Amino acid sequence: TAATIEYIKPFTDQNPGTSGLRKRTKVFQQKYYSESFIQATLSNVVDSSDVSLLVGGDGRYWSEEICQTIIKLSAGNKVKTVYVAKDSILSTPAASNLIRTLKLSGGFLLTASHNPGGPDYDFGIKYNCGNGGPAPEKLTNAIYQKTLEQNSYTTVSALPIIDLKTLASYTFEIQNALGESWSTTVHVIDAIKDYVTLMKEIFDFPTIQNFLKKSNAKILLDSMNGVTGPYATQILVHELKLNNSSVMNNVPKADFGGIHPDPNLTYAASLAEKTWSENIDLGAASDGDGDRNMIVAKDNVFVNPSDSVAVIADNAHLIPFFKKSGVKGLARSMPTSMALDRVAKRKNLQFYEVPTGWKFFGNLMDAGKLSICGEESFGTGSDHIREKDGIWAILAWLNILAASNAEKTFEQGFIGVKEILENHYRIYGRNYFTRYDYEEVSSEGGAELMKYLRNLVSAENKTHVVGKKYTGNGETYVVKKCDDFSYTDPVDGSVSQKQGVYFVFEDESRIVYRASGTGSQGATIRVYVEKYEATNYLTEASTALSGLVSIAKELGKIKEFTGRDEPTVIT
Ligand code: VG1
Ligand code: CO
Repeated sequence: TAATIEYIKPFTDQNPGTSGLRKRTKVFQQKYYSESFIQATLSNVVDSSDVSLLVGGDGRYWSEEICQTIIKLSAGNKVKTVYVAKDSILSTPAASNLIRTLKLSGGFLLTASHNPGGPDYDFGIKYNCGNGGPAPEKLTNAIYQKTLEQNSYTTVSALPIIDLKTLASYTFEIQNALGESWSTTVHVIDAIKDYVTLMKEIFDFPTIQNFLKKSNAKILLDSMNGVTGPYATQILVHELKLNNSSVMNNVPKADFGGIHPDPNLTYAASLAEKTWSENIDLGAASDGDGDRNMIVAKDNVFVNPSDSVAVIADNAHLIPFFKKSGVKGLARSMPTSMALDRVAKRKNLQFYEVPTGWKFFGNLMDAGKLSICGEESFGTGSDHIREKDGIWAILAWLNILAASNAEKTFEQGFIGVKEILENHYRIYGRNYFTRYDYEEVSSEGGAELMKYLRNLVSAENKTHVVGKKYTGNGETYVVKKCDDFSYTDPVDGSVSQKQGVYFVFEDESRIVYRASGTGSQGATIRVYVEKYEATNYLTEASTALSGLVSIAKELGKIKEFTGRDEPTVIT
């Protein structure tokens, strides 16, 4: 079969954001658009005759078409082996694991994560490297540069359409006009089972199963019609022997059944309501591509993700994986609350604060410096892979629940999510946290807002801000420090600047402003608000934070720049 060159015009808008290139599906459907990005990636990663890649995604609309395109371009670019997930169903964490266990060069993940899918919504392509983690900025910048100048791509258009429904292998002999020849092998693989095996190695499945049986605990996992359905069903129903009612929305759908597959109290409200009204002991949801998680429980309990990672870190000794390897260090993204910092301090563990986006954790993990980390944006994970992992987080909670009740007879009930959380607050105090999102505001307004804040905390102006008093709802806070967050990677020394403007007050409260890097339309401004209370831990978060929230609105001139009185989403 012949490899051929197709001539195209460069594209100017293919700069990957926080987590891959995400646009409206229609943008990806433009002629040559996807080919351009795929070729630019291949040009940067095919560096030998032994390159092997993984392809799959969250199953959203247009994935199977792009799987075929990637296979053809990979063959054209002399990739030796392409592993494609059956039905293209491959969660982001499972992809990270497969890249690592099969020792692949990397992989293409077809996902826009928690963004809605379908012909009128979003699609995305993300590249992960051989360590299983998202491409670092150095590579994404190089890919972007390539798309700006690239005027052709190489493909094998005559390749047959690969049947993604059937596990099988195919080898193609390819030649090009220069007389070179090579072969490319395509394997359609089961992308579920290795991940299930991994989870069974990490967690104490016998103890969890025993707990579930004896306690009669009610568990409910909402896959939001995203990719975790088959994984959740295999793990909860087939391995842990729960009945079918413990999983919902567990068949992946190309348009997520119209759901916005983002596990938070706005978009996964039905799961939360069901959990609270039906007294479910552990309710959980995961996002489109399976790397995010939300944990809720009966008695109106919502576990804030910043607290979730802190509780998991505090209880890591109950999880076999960490019992074996120990906890090497803890880390969070900058806007995530400082609850985790307190665990690190008390347990005398190395601690890191990185910019938003999972790619920054990978270097620390590869260097053996980090075991458990999280983001406020419903992302929790560990060094078992190089992505955040929704199912892992849910199993971590189940493992902690089970191990905390190992000695119980269950006649008097058991220690639940609520008790575990309140016990944590009793020991550590509570970092109240909320995030206000102003989605799809005008790009200009968003840019102006960030420019205004950057200027406010610039070297020249910051002296006027530090020491200044702000009052909201009758509470007064004094600015202790402020800046635009900059991060120097302790492993490779690379510097990432302009990662978010923060204000820290004298009582350690914080307000952070960032422009989102994952949206596909206009700009999204995120405002993060945090306040620590040593003993008063039972207040509603919205009440505890109302003063700071009104200061955050004023300080950032939110109304003036965005035209909005209220945010679109509060988490
Ligand atoms: C958001 C979150 C960030 C997360 C990223 C990818 O980025 O804030 O914490 O890592 O999404 O998550 P941004 O730039 O929009 O704030 V996912 O589940 O979309 O891979
Ligand atoms: Co995701």
